[in-house]
Amino acid sequence: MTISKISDMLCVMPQPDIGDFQSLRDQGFTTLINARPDKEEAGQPGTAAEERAAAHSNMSYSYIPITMATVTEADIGAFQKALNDSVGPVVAHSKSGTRALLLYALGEVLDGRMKPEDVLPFGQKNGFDLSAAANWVEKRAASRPQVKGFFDKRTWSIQYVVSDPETGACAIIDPVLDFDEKAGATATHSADAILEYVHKNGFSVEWILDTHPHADHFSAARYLKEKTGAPTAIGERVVDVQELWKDIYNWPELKTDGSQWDRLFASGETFKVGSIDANVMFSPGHTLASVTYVIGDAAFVHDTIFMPDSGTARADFPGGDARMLWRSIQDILALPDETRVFTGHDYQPDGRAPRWESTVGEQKTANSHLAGVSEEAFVKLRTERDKTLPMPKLILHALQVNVRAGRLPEPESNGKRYLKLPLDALNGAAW
Ligand SMILES: N[C@@H](CCC(=O)N[C@@H](CS)C(=O)NCC(=O)O)C(=O)O
Ligand SMILES: [Fe+2]
Repeated sequence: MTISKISDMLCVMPQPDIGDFQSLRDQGFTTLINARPDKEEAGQPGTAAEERAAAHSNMSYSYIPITMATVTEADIGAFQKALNDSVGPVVAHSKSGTRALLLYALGEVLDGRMKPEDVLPFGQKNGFDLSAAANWVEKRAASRPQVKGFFDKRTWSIQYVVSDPETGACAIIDPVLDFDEKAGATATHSADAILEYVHKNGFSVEWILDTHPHADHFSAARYLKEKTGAPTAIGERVVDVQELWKDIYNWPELKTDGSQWDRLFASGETFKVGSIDANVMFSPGHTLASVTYVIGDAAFVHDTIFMPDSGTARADFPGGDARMLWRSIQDILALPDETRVFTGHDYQPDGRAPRWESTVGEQKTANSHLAGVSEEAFVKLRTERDKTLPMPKLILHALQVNVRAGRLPEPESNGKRYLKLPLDALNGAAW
């Protein structure tokens, strides 16, 4: 085993054999990071076997599969987290070790501990060619807007701050208001983390955007509007979603004119984030009101396409439609191949670290529900899969908040707020 020591806390190495795991533990490593996607070559142990062997040797295990061409900030963040969370030294591997070191070096650059020009010499010093890392840093510096994703573990949601480096203006997209259904408790940890990031960077919030009325979490749009004064917005077809849920909740007082938001976007409408042009594409299918925000070269597609290894969003909620989703996805895939695609959920297949950024090109060639799949085949696949999915556990809780732009129900005479849960209103019980 050739193990390269990078620091007291980190070593990198080529693919170890499963039989070497105990010896790695005996050498003092307490965490093993696997940066290699499964099925790269025959005979590779793969994440399931590595996870088992790590557990057997009493090592923590993180699966952060990357390729040089598709590495993202989420992967770098996951690597840093695994390193920070480790009680003892970490050993990280890829096929040769280069990608493991690349993840480390990029984290050092993003945190300002390594200068971009020092990446190549740092690689050489350790016997690795980090030219892919140097190129990544260069490309990122040139990209507009800057996009920061915040992953909410509780709901597998990704919330975004999209900022214009020239003006410091930003938009917040799909923020989450925390809710613990067991205690009926609400909290603003997620939204406050976004605010902290915004303040630390001196950004001014120009927009609070939702891509659709979410069915699995509360929107923090209202809370963030109160905190920042920024206008809220959503696609104009939200009024149809309001009509639908007004019936389900038997809620005559619900206003169904979208007046709960400051702006309702029509298809094709444009707006600005600082100096960056943005436009709104309708993307119905997952919900009637779903939109994609295209801001500079970044498309916020939320629940249409997920990461290529995860496929697409479900289309069986009230107002959902698999064929409509297919058409919306075709519009997204018609954007230039280099367009960055930011998804709204990541359900972490195979236990890999959360990821949320891809490109249109990657989606076209690698999305497991779309690449080489016809419209008919997609509709069949989506419809069949949806029949197997239970409803999101918070759908009935969430919609009554989200069709009012994230306003919680008004307090009753005792000052407490109450949710209303219709019985037998939806299919999808898993008995
Ligand atoms: N288990 C999750 C499921 C949430 C869910 O249904 N998510 C939607 C997006 S809002 C989806 O498209 N899921 C796709 C899938 O699970 O394959 C929950 O209860 O919240
Ligand atoms: Fe959704």
